[in-house]
Amino acid sequence: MKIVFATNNAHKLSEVSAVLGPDYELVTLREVGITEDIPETGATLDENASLKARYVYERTGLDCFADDTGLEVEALNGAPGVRSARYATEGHDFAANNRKLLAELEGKSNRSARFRTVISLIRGGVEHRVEGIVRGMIATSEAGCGGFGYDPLFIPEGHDCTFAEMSAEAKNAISHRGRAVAELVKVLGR
Ligand code: ITT
Repeated sequence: MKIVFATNNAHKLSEVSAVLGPDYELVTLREVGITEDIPETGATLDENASLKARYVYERTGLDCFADDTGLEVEALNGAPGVRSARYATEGHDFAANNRKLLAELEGKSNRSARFRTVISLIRGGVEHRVEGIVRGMIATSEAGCGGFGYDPLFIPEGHDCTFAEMSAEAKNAISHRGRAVAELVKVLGR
């Protein structure tokens, strides 16, 4: 099955294609001629996932899906949340975001957090939404060099290492995105 994945994030593309496997051919934004940044002006992950998927559907008429993900930290009242990409600066500066997160949590004993991914799928013009969540803790310093974004700081529940210290397969098996994609496959298989 051929489907457009509305992302400019190469890490997401490789994670999602690994979970979907060879039955699905993911078409990139560039391949359908969308080179501009899709505005993410929504107030929630759900809104932004929908905005991205609808933008692509309106331009191309093709079946497509988009993922919007946020890290929700309990002691920060759910921040950075929908602003996860632009937490420290307007750019997608992973290192600056991680430094800011550590600074905001300094001295705080509650380090509980969760990653949440919302996927909006538009198939035959009809929208479906699924989500995936993984709970965990924010470490006190970065560890590991795999993954991307906040992975060096996120220790998933039941583990004693960060996502960045795990193999891609191990992260995908339990991650927010892996879980959301598993739900997506259920919808696509209907
Ligand atoms: P697209 O909108 O082009 O898909 P993006 O990087 O802007 O890519 P999001 O808005 O969904 O994607 O993600 C927000 C940020 O959350 C992202 O820039 C990372 O910093 C972080 N993030 C998302 N998924 C993550 C993951 O699996 N592990 C660690 N950090 C992640």
